[in-house]
Amino acid sequence: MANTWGYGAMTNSLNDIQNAKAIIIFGANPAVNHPVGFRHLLVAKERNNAQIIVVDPRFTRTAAHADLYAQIRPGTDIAFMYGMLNIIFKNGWENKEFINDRVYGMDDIRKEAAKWTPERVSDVTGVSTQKLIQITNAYARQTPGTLLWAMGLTQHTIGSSNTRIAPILQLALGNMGVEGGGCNILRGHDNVQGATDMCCLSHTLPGYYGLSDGSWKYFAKSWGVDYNWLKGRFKAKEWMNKKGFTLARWYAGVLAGKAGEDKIHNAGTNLKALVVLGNGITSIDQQAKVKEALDNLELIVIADPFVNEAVVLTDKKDDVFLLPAASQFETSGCVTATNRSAQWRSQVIEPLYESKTDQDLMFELAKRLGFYKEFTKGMLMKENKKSFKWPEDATDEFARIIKTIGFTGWTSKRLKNHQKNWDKFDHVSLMGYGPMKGEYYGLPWPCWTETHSGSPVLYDINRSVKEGGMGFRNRFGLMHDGVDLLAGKGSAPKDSANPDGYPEITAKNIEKVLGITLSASEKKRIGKNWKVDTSNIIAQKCMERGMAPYGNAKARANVWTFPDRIPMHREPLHSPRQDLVKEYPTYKDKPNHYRVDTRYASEQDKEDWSKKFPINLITGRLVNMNGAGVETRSSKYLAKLSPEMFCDINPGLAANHDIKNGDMMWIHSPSDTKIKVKARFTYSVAEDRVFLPMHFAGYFQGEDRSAHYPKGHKPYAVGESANTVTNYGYDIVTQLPETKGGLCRIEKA
Ligand SMILES: Nc1nc2c(c(=O)[nH]1)N[C@H]1C(S)=C(S)[C@@H](COP(=O)(O)OP(=O)(O)OC[C@H]3O[C@@H](n4cnc5c(=O)[nH]c(N)nc54)[C@H](O)[C@@H]3O)O[C@H]1N2
Ligand SMILES: Nc1nc2c(c(=O)[nH]1)N[C@H]1C(S)=C(S)[C@@H](COP(=O)(O)OP(=O)(O)OC[C@H]3O[C@@H](n4cnc5c(=O)[nH]c(N)nc54)[C@H](O)[C@@H]3O)O[C@H]1N2
Ligand SMILES: [Mo]
Repeated sequence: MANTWGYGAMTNSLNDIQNAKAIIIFGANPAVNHPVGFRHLLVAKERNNAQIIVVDPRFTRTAAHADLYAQIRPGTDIAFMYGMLNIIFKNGWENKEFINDRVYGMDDIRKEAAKWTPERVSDVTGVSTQKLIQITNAYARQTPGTLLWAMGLTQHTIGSSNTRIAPILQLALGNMGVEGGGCNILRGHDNVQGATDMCCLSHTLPGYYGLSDGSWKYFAKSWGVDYNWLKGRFKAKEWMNKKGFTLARWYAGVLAGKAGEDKIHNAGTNLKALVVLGNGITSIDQQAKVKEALDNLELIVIADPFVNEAVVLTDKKDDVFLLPAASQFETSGCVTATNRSAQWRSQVIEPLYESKTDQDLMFELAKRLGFYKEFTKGMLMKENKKSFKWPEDATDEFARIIKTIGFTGWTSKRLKNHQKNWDKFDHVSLMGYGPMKGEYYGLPWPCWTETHSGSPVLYDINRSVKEGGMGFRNRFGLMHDGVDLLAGKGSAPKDSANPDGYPEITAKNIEKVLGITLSASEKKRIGKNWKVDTSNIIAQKCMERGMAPYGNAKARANVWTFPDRIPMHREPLHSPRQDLVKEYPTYKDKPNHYRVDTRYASEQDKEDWSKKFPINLITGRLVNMNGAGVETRSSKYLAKLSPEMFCDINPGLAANHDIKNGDMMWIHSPSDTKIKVKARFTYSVAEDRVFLPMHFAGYFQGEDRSAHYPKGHKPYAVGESANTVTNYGYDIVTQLPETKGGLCRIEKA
């Protein structure tokens, strides 16, 4: 089971933030979670006088550096951004030329924005009209402006809509495809961008190729394995093209069939075994269900350098295996940074004791399951080799196969060369000099050919395609509802042979769209379209003509294939504002959402949750702790900085419950679960909300489970997991849990 929580890739880079004249941050706390990258924001503030604007339900350490701060109610960012758009359109501050040439559907946004007057936004978000106007003024009138977001936007039932309204705001201002602008989506784990690109996900093949017969056949051919053999690995062919379970809801796959549990659609069987590589388990929402699921599994196998606290949470005694995984210092290979650029890493030491690297564990598993040959054959295909060299041949395999995001240039040879010469790149533009001239550091994707520069700023038409320029991708046809989806006249990247919008390139249209004639041999070798063209003729010809293989189209503000065509504010499932639930209800229940029937309306309407659970529950991170926390709580010095699980609470709220600073308190959730934690007084949270750090485990609903750690392995700090009380609720598109928008009740312990 792998793990990619965020979604969206950074369009620019942390370094490029130094070019920004305004910075707005929604639901991210980079001073704590990206403290090294945060330096670039401070440089922009110092050098360009860029105002930093923070929108967060808590006054964070990032907010402490901000010029303007809005204390928003959790889950209301769509209302806030429509409020900004309302003011922008009313004053004519939008970039009309950009919208006309490069955006589809902005009129629908304009209509919805007209409804979001400052007064209405203020009522929904809890931010004053003056503050909204002040922030919009400061942000919209200073371009380029960059927009940052992270988990505060994604961990909601409407998270996917949040991640659309933010780019729409940027599109309206013409802030996309420019230095100092863009959506700088701060990613999470080391190499989480790489994990997403490689598809540690259940709904795509590597490189975001869809689950379709065509993609499977392309991969079968590229891996050198028989398509029918691949098909035979599934219970029936239909399951090949169905999404799997997600990390958020594997527990439902185990518990299905029990009274009150959500139904599943999984070829007639429950999940019986769990294999974990690199997830903490206690970081997953609904810990009481997760515990029950762990207890009911037939087999648990966890590969981890630490004692994964899943084994502390479960009461299962037999058939639980902990495999010692090596850390990243004990292996080597290519990882992807938050700005889509690659980094080559070298091994520092051999794996210690009997530990094994993740790839060796997977190779051994493939051997035992009888498909090692098929599993590794892709690495032998390029030069018909007899044996492979790890990790070089793995990198060269995906460079050869994945066209969708432009991995062709990411050969192990080039990436190693970047590692060797990493001092020869400019820190802001990322452009190399001396021997690295003509390449951006890490070859940020798309890197279309073996000599392409990489693309430091996505969708930038001010530079030529050869130097990383491109328009928006043409992915959804040429027309929709009678409107042209291709980019407008004259809006092709610099030096393009075709100055206007153009479709994605196929073998059929290449001669016409590029204005070239292919030789007979080229015609024979060329792939059907740019996504499956392993001959790379399409990409090469495109480079010669200054054109992007994926076309030059309009960005979609209206996504007609989504549950909400334009982003719509919907109240969280457990909302403190029941009056607004009627006006902005959630979705209908969603059957078969990644194989699990998922409750929306039926959960929201079950009762007036705010009566029993009147307080907003926010969760997030601490600078000295990481993720589920076992790694950092196992460090004596890091643990000392936050030795106990706590709850940030406003003294005013605490006083109403007779809770004093340092007292123990109970937090109860709508799922009938509870945790016991220490109260920590702070004014960073308002009186209607509390904050819990997500990094603790080892206690469960008041019970100390320390005895479950194998001898000598108890971390220096243990405590309740916030995820025991985070509320039921999942994003309508991605199924990310609503871990940042829930309710709770508190009481003195
Ligand atoms: N020190 C440290 N650094 C880390 C990590 C770590 O565990 N420790 N984890 C890494 C990972 S995996 C990730 S994904 C990133 C996450 O990085 P961030 O997203 O910055 O992390 P969080 O603290 O979870 O959440 C950010 C902010 O969202 C706010 N928030 C909550 N609800 C809402 C809302 O509805 N609207 C708005 N506007 N804001 C809201 C919270 O108050 C919080 O301050 O950090 C990475 N960096
Ligand atoms: N309430 C709440 N819950 C959240 C969040 C939140 O904001 N609030 N944030 C969510 C987010 S964004 C994320 S990313 C998750 C993070 O939560 P997890 O994904 O659980 O994050 P980590 O603690 O980093 O867990 C990684 C595990 O991998 C192990 N590990 C480290 N290196 C290696 C390696 O090389 N190989 C192997 N096999 N294992 C290794 C570690 O020891 C650890 O046990 O939590 C999510 N849960
Ligand atoms: Mo994350």
